[in-house]
Amino acid sequence: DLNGYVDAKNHSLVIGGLFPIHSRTIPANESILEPVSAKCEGFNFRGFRWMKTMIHTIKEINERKDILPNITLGYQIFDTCFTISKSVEAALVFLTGQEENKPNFRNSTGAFLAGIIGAGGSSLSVAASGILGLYYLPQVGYASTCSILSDKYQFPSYLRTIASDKIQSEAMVRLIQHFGWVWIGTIAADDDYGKYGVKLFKENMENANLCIAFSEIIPKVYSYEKMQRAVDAIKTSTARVIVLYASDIDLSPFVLEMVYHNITDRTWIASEAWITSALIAKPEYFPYFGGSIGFAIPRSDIPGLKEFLYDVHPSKDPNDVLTIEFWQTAFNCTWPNSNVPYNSDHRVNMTGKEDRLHAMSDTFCTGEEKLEDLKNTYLDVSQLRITNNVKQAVYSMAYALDSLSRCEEGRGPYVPGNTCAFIPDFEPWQLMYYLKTLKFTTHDGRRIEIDENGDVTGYYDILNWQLDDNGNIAFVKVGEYVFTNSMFELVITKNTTIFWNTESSECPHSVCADVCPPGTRRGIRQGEPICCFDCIPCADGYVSQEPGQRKCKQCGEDYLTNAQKSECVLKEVEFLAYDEPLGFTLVILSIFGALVVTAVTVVYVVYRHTPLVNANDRELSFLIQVSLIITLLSSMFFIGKPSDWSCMARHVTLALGYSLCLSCILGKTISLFLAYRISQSKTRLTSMHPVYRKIVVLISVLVETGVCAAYLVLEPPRVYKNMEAQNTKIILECNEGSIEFLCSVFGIDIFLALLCSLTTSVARQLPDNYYEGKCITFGMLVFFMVWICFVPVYLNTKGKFKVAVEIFAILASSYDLLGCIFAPKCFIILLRPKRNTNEIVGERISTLDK
Ligand code: TCR
Repeated sequence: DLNGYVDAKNHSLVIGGLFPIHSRTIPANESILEPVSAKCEGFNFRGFRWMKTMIHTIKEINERKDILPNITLGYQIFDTCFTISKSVEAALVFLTGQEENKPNFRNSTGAFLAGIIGAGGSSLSVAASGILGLYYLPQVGYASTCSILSDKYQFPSYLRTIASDKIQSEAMVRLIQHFGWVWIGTIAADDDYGKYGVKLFKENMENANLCIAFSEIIPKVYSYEKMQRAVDAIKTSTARVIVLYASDIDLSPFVLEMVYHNITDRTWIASEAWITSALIAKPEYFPYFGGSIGFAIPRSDIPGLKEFLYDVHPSKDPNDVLTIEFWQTAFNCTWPNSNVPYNSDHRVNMTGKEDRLHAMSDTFCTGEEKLEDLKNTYLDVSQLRITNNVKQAVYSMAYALDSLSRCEEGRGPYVPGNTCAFIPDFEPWQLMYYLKTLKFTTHDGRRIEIDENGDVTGYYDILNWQLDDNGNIAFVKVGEYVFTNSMFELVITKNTTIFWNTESSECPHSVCADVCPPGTRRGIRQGEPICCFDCIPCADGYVSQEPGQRKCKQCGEDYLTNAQKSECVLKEVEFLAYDEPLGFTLVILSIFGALVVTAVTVVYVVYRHTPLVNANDRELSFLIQVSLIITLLSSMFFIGKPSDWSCMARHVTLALGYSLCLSCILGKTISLFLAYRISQSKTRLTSMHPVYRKIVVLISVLVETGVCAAYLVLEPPRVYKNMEAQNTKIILECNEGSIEFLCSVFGIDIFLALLCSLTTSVARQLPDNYYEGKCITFGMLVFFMVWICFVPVYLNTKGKFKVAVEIFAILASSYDLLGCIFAPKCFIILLRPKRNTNEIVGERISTLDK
């Protein structure tokens, strides 16, 4: 029992067609045991239009003189009822003829079958092609997009005028990336279209590092459990964006379910099969499905089709059951004297089983009903998309037949002998040869090029569901997916507004976990997709500056992290600066000391002829003053930002200054020591000649200079960034270079100081009018105390205070020497000039300088 149309009487060549004019078959009555061909219900206006378009196209081709001039084509069309069984049944009829059970390609009409257009859905094409492919019977699909149909090993004779879903699935992922969604649910129809479409989509999502929140199936035949699983998944998931891969017919029960459960606030990514479907795009569904965004093949206009579609009336042929049913369904009436069932529905759905078979409408159709008054999918020629594919599918067949008919014997494609095939009695595979390499231009100027897989390239419009002024759903084009420069590109038109069905009317936010803020990193949740993660704060010393970081970066040595762990901040550099109070004070003290020493020098110069100055070896005194200025001012090298240069300078000048100072003092104390020994023993000891004292100084200074030079050349001190002492600061200090050298450099000074102390402590009892021996002894004592105290204090202070302690020690010891050596003398010179006479001092001059 196949419904359909035949017009083959006067034609030798027939093209077959398979269209879903009904939506489903009526389940067989349980009491019937033998197999029967099922009846169909659910009139599908869209399928009816497609079918009419095929007839229209064949008429057009027959009228054209340039294609198949001497041949008129016929057609034989069957209703697939959108089911596999009906499609297979039809395929068998095409091959066998109804009565015969052996294929002979000469079907029941007696005309020769060139090929088949269809079927609609992928599963139907797969099933039909499985049989037709056995005989290489050409089949050109117009709506089956499943990717497996590209496989020419499985479907050798299948071609199509619609692109494979491979392209659409990629486009969907691009769209998702464009809007920044990462957490997507999928719902697929329970057929090849839905399942393979979602499979490809998932693969592309994975490659793009995006995640699938859930993946559910809409059952073909209503099942409460299966439907509920899908509904629950949608309800419980945090995914706000859901891909819906299904044909509109399969989708309608699901849509009712969404309405029933009042599931709003979801953004649906529509597959091509339902985005422009009048079954779904009803204003009452807008609160649930408004804002849907999806892909549609570009629409086109077909000249003359509108008039042809309007030319339909049941009174033309009382046997044309499909037209009668169309009329009944469209005008909600019963055609008199026909037993065409009216609008039956045997589906079980969530509202319970309904049985309205043979329910007749109360009103009879008059035949006067006006198609013009009708707003019906069948008559709506504003959205011709698949319809145009039907037309191009018929044209492909015609162009291929045309090429075949123009073959010149001897130049033909078939081996051996370059033979040709002839209409009408050619083999199906011979026509396949021409179809495989087919290229032609359509009525509206588009190129159709069928590639080696039997596919054409896909172009998509991106449509968005919005409400127009009349309260109807408008499919607003918001972008395109086009093939340019040898790659696909997603273009979202700049100044179109997209309607989003969200509370805020803004682009939805579909993520499993929000992007981790700076200062944290993504932490994997065991066993969950990568899009679901926890944000873990960065560890100490690590930061993440941008949001959504996988790892925290370690800050450099010189850096610290801020409190939020979002940035590395340069550590504070610490050193004793000139402009801070402590540094400033120390500078003042050292300059003041130097000025005092200069003042002493001035006094010495002014009173250079007085006995006291003379008696004390002017040159040595002068050298001591110079050395004190050196040591006092060398403390300046310790202040300010250390550099390699100042690090070298500070130790060396200090050591040299001290060695000069101490050796001069030693010169004096040796003289005192010798004088004391002379005064004590009666042995003839000669006192030291002044030149020897200078030689002592020279030797010590030379030795010290040599050691210092070696120090600077071999292992000089350098600036060093001390990070360990304090976590938050870098302390700029000088390292010693070589500790051995440092010890030797200052060791010489200590040695000199010890010699000074030793000699002076022996000589301190020397009767002396101005207690020089005693003063120097005291000075040396203080000197040692200062430096002995210095060591533990120095070791216990940190940072810039370490330097301050050192400067303090230098200043203290310098002031000490200054005070002990020069203060008493200046006192006498300036304030007690009476004591500065030859008689008093003279005694010593004779003992010392002879
Ligand atoms: N491919 C679907 C069926 C289908 C369809 C449509 C049905 C497509 N486009 C438009 C009705 C209206 C795309 C399939 O099953 O392959």
